[in-house]
Amino acid sequence: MRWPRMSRTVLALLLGCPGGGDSEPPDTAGRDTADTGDTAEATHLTGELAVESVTTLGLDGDVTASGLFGAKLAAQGNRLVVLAEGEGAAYVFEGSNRLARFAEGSDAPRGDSLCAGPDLDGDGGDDLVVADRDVHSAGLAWLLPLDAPDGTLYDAGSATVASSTRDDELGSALACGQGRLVVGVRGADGRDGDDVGAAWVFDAPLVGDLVRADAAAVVEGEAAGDYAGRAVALGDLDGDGTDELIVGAYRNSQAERYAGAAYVLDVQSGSLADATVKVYGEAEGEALGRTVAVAPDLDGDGLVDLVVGATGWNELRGAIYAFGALAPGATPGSAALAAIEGQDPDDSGGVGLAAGDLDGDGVAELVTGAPGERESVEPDAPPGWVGVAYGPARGRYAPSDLPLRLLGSTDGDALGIALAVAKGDDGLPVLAASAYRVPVGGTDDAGRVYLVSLGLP
Ligand SMILES: [Ca+2]
Ligand SMILES: [Ca+2]
Ligand SMILES: [Ca+2]
Ligand SMILES: [Ca+2]
Repeated sequence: MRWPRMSRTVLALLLGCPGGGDSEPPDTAGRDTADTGDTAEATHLTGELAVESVTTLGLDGDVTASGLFGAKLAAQGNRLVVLAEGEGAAYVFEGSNRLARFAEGSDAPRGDSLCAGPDLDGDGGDDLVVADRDVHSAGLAWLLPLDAPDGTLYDAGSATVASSTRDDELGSALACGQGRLVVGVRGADGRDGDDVGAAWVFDAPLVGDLVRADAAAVVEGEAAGDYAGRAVALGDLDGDGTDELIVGAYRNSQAERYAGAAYVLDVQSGSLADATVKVYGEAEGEALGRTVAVAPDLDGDGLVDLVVGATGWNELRGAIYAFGALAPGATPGSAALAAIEGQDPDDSGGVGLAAGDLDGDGVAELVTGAPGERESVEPDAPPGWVGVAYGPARGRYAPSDLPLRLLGSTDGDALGIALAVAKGDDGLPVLAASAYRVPVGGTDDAGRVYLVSLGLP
């Protein structure tokens, strides 16, 4: 679906009059000039704005009941991949142009996780991986070319990764990196007990039907019930030219019960107990490591940085933490470069997270998604929201401190369930933000992805 591009006049009006639509009146005046010391001329959106009022391009799926379009997002190059969890389908877009839809196969995969990245199967083209942790009650992931035409996940795929162990939940998360695929297997049992969780690492080229024994490395969680592999990422955090593995174990209870943990380790390490960096949550139920992501350089040392979601923080308000240089024994309180808190209980801030330069000044923004409590979805929940800390983000942001908040439009729409830094039709960066439960055309839970330009023309 293509929406008319917003004029400068409308944007200027929105800037002068934030908080349109039926949203609450704004309580922020914007602080975009305070951090940079620049002139007073605004360079990006500020205020509390209804997401629909600033969306220039909106993406829809084949609007069906409970399509849940936008449950997950992944960006690679100019492509944005959107998972429609209820349909069991993945869509590929370039800007607002829909290129392909990969429908469910005979096993009706629901689709739990998604990644997109450089070539993994050896054909030279970028690839896409979709996983469903419920297939055969064990989990299955499909790899397919990002430029494939419409088809089914089965027919288009060049490789699969499967578990044959009941309740492994293979595909609880995915990370696509340079020549490497990481598959989260959060229900995996290990030496140290049941449900320690694991991350399986596969080196390219990935071809054919792969299983655990084909993995270049299998990294297990530290303790029973940790659910390591609920989140995974890849990035060269130390600048030695090789990606480190980042694993979240949101049920880890090392510090406090279910405070959670995130780990950075060399891929070959074998166990999260041997990780070079471990970050533990600090309070019961914080669920640190429920989400993890690698960010562009946030602290100016030339190295990519780490963002971790603690979605259970403070009665499920949720928080995200950005870390620059990480030392062993780092804690969110002592080592975080920046943090963004959720506002109300059950906001679940950090379920969505993203980082990237969205206003074109060369410095990465830090973005949190607070879709509302997800595991037991309540239709009467308030709309979700997305908070942006413009770069350089420093210190701890309460929601009222954020220079920009985008607000959902419909109760229970779950805005912020997934976020990505994508490209608009003009090739410039846009924030892709999902509201996977928003009604579209009168259809409940159809879902929509908003593409928002934060930089001003
Ligand atoms: Ca490929
Ligand atoms: Ca490295
Ligand atoms: Ca850095
Ligand atoms: Ca920026």
